[in-house]
Amino acid sequence: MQTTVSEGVAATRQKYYDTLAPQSLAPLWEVLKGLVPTEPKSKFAPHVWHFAKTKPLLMAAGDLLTAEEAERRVLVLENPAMPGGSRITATMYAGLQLIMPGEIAPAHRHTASALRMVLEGNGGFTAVAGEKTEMKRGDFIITPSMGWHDHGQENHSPVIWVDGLDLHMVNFYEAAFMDHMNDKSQILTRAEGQSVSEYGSGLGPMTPHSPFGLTTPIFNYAYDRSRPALMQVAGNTQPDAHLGYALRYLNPLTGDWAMPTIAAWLSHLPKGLETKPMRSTDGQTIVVLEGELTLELDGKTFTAGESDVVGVPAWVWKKVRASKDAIYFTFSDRSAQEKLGIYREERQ
Ligand code: GTQ
Repeated sequence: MQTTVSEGVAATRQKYYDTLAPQSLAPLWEVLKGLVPTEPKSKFAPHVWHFAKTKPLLMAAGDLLTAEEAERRVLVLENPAMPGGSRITATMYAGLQLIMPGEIAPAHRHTASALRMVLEGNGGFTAVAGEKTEMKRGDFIITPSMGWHDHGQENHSPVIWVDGLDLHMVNFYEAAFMDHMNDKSQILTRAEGQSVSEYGSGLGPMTPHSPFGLTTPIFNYAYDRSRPALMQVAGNTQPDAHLGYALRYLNPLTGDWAMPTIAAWLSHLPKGLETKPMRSTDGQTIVVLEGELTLELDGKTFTAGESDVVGVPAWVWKKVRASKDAIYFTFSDRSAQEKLGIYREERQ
């Protein structure tokens, strides 16, 4: 409990504290409230990045430097409450990546896991662990921890996607490694689509084998499969009062989230439907793929249309309404929080 003390007492205590510091000690009672808060109070702000504003700036970067020079030509989505933090929410990094025609973002690998939500595919590709996949709008593409990956575009139009990485979680643990490949692009050792054939049809290899450890062996959850699945569910069931229609991306080997640190799901709200208020301890990033959303976040109203990105900090009350029939992708640190046993949510 915080009590006010006289100047004399405060001075005596301060004198005592001064004897602690040289011994690398500190009094807990001065900082306890901040260390063990009664409930989450995010330092981050809800924010919408409108594609109409971000795309021209991203394209300008395309004239400024090559993907190879940049290694990854990305505009980081900086939460306005923490400029320079390279964070969209407390734990998640997000950015907008651009590949121009003929370019290659050279092969590297790192401890951090990455996801891509494709906004403008135009025939671009990413290669993961020796297998190439085409990037099409709405595709959810995964780069597992320490998986080699390069991106490229052989066609004539730019490729743009949203990156989401767990790098702040990895860096928090001071567990991050990365290396570069000698070759710019990986030598392909598997046929395109092989992962989906082996693991993505409710089938699996006879000898249990998880090529990417805790991460799903499928690295492209294509929109031309996920969208019809979601709309089929929407056409035949009632929406959840808090989630609307939503399906999550699964690791078929475990039934868990597709990635060990990052949860991802796809939602549909028919025009006019509004979800009931809900809050949760995960910081969320929403990418609108179709239609338009009006979001109420801790009482403030935001609108987000196609290709806009929304940052929703932890424990913010959220209500979502579709002003047009909407489909949107969400990712968050919920997968990691569940594994640590700390995820919580509240529904009104
Ligand atoms: O595509 O590998 O936005 O390594 C940040 C770091 C993307 C990537 C980012 C990365 C990448």
